[in-house]
Amino acid sequence: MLIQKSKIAFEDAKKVIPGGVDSPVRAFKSVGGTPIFIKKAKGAYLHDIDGNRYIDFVQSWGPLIFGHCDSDIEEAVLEATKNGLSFGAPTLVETALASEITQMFDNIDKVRFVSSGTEAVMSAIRLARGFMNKDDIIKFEGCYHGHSDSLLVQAGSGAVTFGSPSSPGVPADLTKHTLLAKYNDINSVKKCFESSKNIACIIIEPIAGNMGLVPADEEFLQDLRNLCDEHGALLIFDEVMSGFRASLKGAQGLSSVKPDIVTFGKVIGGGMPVGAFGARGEIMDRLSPDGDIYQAGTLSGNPIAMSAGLASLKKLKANPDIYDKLEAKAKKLTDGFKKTAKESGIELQVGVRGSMFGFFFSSNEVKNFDDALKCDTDKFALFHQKMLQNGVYFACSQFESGFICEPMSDEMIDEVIDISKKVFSELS
Ligand code: KE4
Repeated sequence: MLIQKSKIAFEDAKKVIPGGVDSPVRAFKSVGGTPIFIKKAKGAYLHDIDGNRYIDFVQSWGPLIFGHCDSDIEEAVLEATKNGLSFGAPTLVETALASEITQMFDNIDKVRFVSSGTEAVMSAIRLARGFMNKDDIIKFEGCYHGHSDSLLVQAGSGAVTFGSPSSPGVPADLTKHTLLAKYNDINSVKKCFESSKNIACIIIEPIAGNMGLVPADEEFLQDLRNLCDEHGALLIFDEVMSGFRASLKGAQGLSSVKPDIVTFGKVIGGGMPVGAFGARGEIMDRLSPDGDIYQAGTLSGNPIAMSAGLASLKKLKANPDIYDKLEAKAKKLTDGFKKTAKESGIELQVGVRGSMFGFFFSSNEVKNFDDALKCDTDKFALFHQKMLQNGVYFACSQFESGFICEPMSDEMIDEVIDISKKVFSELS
């Protein structure tokens, strides 16, 4: 693959955009090499500015379950643009998309739309703190919930740690209200409740996708629910990534546990900037203008974005068997990788949840962030680079997930498995 134009484009971008990218992970820093600049995309394929074609397992980090330039979503967007781009006033399409979501979940009576997953989670945290009149929150090491201050927190040492900022610019006075626990480890959560009587909520990715793919154990989720009920805290499922990806009802569709607040993003925007958070009426009605907890946004509920999201959701609801089909393809891919890797003496841990998948370069099961950090990230980086050179575009970090989209055929999956055979043999 010649990527000369991307190399030049990246140098030019770095002159006017920090790091040359508008979101850090895109810079390929953890895998090395030059980020490819995309010219266009169609179906399962990306095309870069040098004329190379790649099969895309990132799909804009999850939104594009129907692939790029889906005709139904494209038509809905183009039609909506004829009526105007934004009004800053209520529109029928917002109610329509909100209704599509609330009809699906008996624990969600109302939703509010925002413009990103970060905004959805930030708003959900404020809502939980306001509703419970408590300041502390519990999050898990390895879970990512966007870049709002309270959630840009990582563990210090020890099983239970009052958060320390993971970025300059985040005041310690703020992150002291963020308690950290270990994923799939209920005792670490119990210790948080022992160390604070002021916990408003627990927030979790019920299927973690930001430390690689690490699903929470069902018993662990049930224990979280019980602890929240016992101590008077709200349970927040951050389904920005898993929502409408793991199943039609996201992680909730694969668990008996009912959260109090759910955040969404990605798929519900169909590729346009949309986030959302929802809960039962008594919680959501505390939001302004009827309630006293403030939350707002100029482009929240933007009619073009709503139209894309509505088309995406309607298409999913009309094709509920899509998840079994995409999961079968995800299993085919990851089982294929596991086999070709083993033939070259490389141990892979693989995971699938609906159209989401992950693989770790590790000989041990990955149940939490500590396990994930022990993976061979150097080998992942080489794998990523070589697959990219062979026209296969994976997430540029070991600590991300991959996605199957509807236009991906079994033949494409077989082709990628064949390429992996060659790449794994080069790696071993
Ligand atoms: P955004 O603000 O990036 O739309 O959403 C934040 C967010 C919240 N919650 C979960 C579970 C998420 O996965 C995300 C964002 N996901 C990352 C990819 N793992 C976005 C990619 C990026 O940061 O560029």
